[in-house]
Amino acid sequence: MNEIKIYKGLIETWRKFLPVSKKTPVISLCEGNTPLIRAYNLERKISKDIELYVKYEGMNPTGSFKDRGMTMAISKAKEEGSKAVICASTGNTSASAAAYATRAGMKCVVILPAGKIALGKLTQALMHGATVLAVDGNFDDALNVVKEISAKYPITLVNSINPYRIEGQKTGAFEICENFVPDFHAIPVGNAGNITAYWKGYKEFKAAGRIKRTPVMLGFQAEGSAPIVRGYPIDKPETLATAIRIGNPASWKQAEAARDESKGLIDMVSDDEIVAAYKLIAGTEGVYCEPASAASIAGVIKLSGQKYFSKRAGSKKLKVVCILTGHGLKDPDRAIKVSKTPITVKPNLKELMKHISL
Ligand code: AN7
Repeated sequence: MNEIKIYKGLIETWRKFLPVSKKTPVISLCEGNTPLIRAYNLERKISKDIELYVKYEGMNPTGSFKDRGMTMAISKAKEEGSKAVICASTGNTSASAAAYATRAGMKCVVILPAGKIALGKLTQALMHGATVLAVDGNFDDALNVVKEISAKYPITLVNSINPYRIEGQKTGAFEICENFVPDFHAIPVGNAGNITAYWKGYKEFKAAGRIKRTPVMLGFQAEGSAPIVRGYPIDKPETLATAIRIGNPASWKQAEAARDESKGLIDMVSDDEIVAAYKLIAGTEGVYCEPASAASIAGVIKLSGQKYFSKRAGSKKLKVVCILTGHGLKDPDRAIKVSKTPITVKPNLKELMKHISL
């Protein structure tokens, strides 16, 4: 009889590469193993020199890449006997922390910048039973106070300065490399944990002899929240891509190291470019991501316009992977704002057909 193999999440899949032991209680929602989709329609519009792939991280259990880090952070917190976790968040980290903490039977406290969290993310933290507090300030203010609380009280910090978060998130690189090694890896940058994690993953896979080379890392910040590009912290970061509305990234140095070691770059894209890419990927490929995720696509479009890829292309097309970090359903308000409102029509064939072109 054939044994049915059930996917058990990324800790069980990548145990050898992760700081877990037999004693670690694995808290998993079967995260990881997300689709890597060739974006044929989009690549035709962007450049003849690239094969474009998207890693659809919105397909994780809570709808973002944060689940990769959170399965590790919560499992290790549980192993260490912690009863509660806390994070600051632009939304996705809080959604993920709330879900995994609940599953582990732990308390979860999330501190959010007031009024700047996409609706879907807020509903997740609430539904998973976290203590949700909004602060009159931005993400950077929230992270500072969360660090203070976790230093003084028995509560584990699960932001990406918790090293287990990076460990879990690096598995995204392993999954990509099971298909091929990209020439370029494009990724949105906010607090800079994810670019740090992917670069770590690629380097470790190479050190383990599983791949022979590593990709060039291309990070993209939003123009109004681009401290790494500008070279100084931004006091009042702004962007409609609220997930990456961050002025002083915790993993700033590591992001620069990823950029420099891979001979890549960290650039910025405007909110208009983000929205255009957000609509384009949904409208040409059927792949729905949130605005921050579309920064990776917007960045590739921007570079392509500067002939970045054509200058580097040889006889073979260059393989570019964009990380689509979060699901489009996270931010319904933005989707409605950039779309046409449906018109109301009488339920009759003639009336409806006036509005349908075939
Ligand atoms: C969809 O949830 O920082 O550079 O608190 O939600 O690793 O911070 C979210 C970040 C990109 C940036 N795309 O990743 C949080 C938070 C989405 C995100 C990023 C975030 P990092």
